[in-house]
Amino acid sequence: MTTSRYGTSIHPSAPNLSRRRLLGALGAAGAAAGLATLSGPTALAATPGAAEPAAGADWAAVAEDVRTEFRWAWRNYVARALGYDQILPVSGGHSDFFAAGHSVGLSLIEALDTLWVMGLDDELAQAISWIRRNLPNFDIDAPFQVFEATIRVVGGLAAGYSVTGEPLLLRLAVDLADRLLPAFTKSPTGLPYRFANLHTGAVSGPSTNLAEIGTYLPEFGMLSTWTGDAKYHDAAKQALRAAWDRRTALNLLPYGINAETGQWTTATATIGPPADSFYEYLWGGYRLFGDTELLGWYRAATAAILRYQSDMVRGNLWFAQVDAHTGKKVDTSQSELAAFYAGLLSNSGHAAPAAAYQASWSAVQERYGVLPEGIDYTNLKATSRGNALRPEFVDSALKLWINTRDERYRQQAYTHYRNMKRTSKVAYGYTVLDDVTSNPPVRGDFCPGYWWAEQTKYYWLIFSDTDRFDYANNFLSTEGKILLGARR
Ligand code: DMJ
Repeated sequence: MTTSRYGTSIHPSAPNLSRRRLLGALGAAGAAAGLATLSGPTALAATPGAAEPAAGADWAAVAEDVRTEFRWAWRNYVARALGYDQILPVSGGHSDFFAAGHSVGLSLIEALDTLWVMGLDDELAQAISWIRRNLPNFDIDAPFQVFEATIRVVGGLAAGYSVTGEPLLLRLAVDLADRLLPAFTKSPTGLPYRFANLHTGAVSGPSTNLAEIGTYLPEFGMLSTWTGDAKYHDAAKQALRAAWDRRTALNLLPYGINAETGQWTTATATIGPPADSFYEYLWGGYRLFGDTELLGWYRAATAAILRYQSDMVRGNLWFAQVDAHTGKKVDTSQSELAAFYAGLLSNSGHAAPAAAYQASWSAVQERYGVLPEGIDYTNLKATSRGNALRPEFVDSALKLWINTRDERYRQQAYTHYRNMKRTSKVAYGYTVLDDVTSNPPVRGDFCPGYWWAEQTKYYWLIFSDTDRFDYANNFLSTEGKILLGARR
């Protein structure tokens, strides 16, 4: 398995079998829909930059700008990369995410509920039409990363179902979840393996981490709710239990663990990757299903994190990496992905540390314009200079704004949006940055699937006040999927 700097994983042994079949299907889909061909010579006309509204002046106008940008990027994806997992927005090419030669239309699936909540109903119909024509099931002879397949594809289809009621999307989400379940059922501990072959059910990757064992319950639990079959929920809950049962005497959890032996492979606890969404889903299991046992685990874990990992530096709150057995600080680096934690703290009623942690990341945004992938929080120096079009800071801004209605969070989100537009917009969409510290920033050529699911949706929700979303009663998954709160 190779892991790119964007968290993308393509298994080296994945056979390259379905390229011809896929291209045939893409051609048919494009022709059927009257779409531009994949090799069309020119980009669609870029949206005019002059229309960008001023901060705080008119949020509805900012929302409209967000929707215009999203529709423009969607049309470029359709024209250049329809059915492929990801568009390469500088060159106009495309790439696979899970396994070489086995694109499943990842960006399109990630976009489903964003298209819906933005009211882009024609584009949503186009996406569902592609799925109906080209994705009969997930019978693919290749190992898929269980964590990513769940949060992106099962979650994308489940959210698509939750916002449209289209039975095809639920059937496909169930089909994929059934093919991922061997990762759980074949494990002697209930801690899932990292990979499952969707055709053979072969599992691999016993050396895993908290995020990859504990980020399933909202998606799988909703499948159990909709199908009446508890097996999805129960597998996900058992994985959380198997980890929680192995917590240290301090109620801290190291991030690395072996799924076969159940032994920790590291001693370090972190709120960042590869642990982050484990904590998000302890809370999520309670929030969605009223599971008070999970609430107890979440509260105990959060109390330990606040006690042992909080670190105030010159008035800013950060979360150190610590030895989970002793509580001793071992590292002051902070991944941008940890910025999600302010939103989680806010949702779970920890208002003061939520506001303080968001303010810390806001200071980093003010310094760099676009957040670098990693910093040393003792001096705010960038330890990793790229930005993989990350959504975590604006995810937290949205949650804090919903919970407090404090306009500062809209301002933060607006700065995030404006700077993304200024630095990442290229010929055929939005791209990652390789170095945010250079002027102008150095660009890559890649748009991750989560861009279609996360920040674009967060911007829209925070600026639009759309009546398609219940701001008082909702749940967004770690990948930004609307699993609760669609107002159809
Ligand atoms: C997303 O895929 C999810 O938010 C995941 O939990 C971790 N972060 C990435 C985007 O940065």
